[in-house]
Amino acid sequence: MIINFPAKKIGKALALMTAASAVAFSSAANAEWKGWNIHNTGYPVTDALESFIKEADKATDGRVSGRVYNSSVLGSQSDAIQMLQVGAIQFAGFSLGPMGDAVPEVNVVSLPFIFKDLNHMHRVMDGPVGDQLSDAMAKKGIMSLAWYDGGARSFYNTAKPIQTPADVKGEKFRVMNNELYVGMVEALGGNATPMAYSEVYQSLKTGVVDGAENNWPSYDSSNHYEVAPYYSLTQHLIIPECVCVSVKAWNELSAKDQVAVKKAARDSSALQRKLWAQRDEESRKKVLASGVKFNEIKDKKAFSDAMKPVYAKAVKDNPSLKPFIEQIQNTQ
Ligand code: BDP
Repeated sequence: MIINFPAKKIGKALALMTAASAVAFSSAANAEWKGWNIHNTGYPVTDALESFIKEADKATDGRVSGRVYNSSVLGSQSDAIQMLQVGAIQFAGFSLGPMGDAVPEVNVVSLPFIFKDLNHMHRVMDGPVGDQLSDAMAKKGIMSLAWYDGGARSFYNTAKPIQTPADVKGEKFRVMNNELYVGMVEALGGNATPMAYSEVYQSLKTGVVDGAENNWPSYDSSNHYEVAPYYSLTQHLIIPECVCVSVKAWNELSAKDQVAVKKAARDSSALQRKLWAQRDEESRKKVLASGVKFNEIKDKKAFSDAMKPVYAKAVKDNPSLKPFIEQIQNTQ
């Protein structure tokens, strides 16, 4: 069969093909994957990301090779999300907390007390909910290949222990970049300032904020414990993290290499969860030994009850959260 294309169309198709092969060529010549990471050397996420890219390199005979850039040298997490979306970086490991703007469904994991504990979070994220969130992220240009641990986040501050929601009143807390967390602190009567992680130490030190919230390993590795020595075990957020790849980079891989890269990510997740459990314990012991004033919360229900308006607003703003909340609550 002979198909007659008008000369103009052929010209356009040829231009597109040339452009496509130029892209293919440049990506082949430029196969060095850049990986964004907020944490420093020796942190569980860092070790796991390094293992991921090393294993991916081995399993693809070097077709996927690259390097992890630690300690936010490539920018803040908000920058990282955008860079992944446009393909300026190829992979990253980060908390799903600040992803709510880019992928509203993901906000479900930012609802306080949504997960009962770390194991519950694993069951949810390694099951259908995790797959659905991953699909939603992929539609926005970010492919989650596996889930990492981010522990449970609790409040810490410079001046006093927090026993009840009333103790939060009037205190100013740094939160990650997501309006939902501002609502969370406000529901407890406090004020919240979204801020990049790298700025928190100085802000605690100079009194720009009175406190922040994080898990034991980050409280330790960021040295926040030195300047905000009251740690109150609210455990209000359990936020999964991901090893994510830019959909642009992903689509350039052969099906075989995609399988290999995914396996490398899954293996790195098993490693990260193991390292996390060890580091969680080590960091807790280290900061307590250094004189941190630890405060167990007697009535956690007072905190979770105070979160009802946060849930109501989140669902009102974004009704697609409702089925996710139900699925998570129904996951045993
Ligand atoms: C840490 C997370 C990291 C966040 C950081 C934060 O691992 O991804 O960016 O908290 O509070 O626990 O910004």
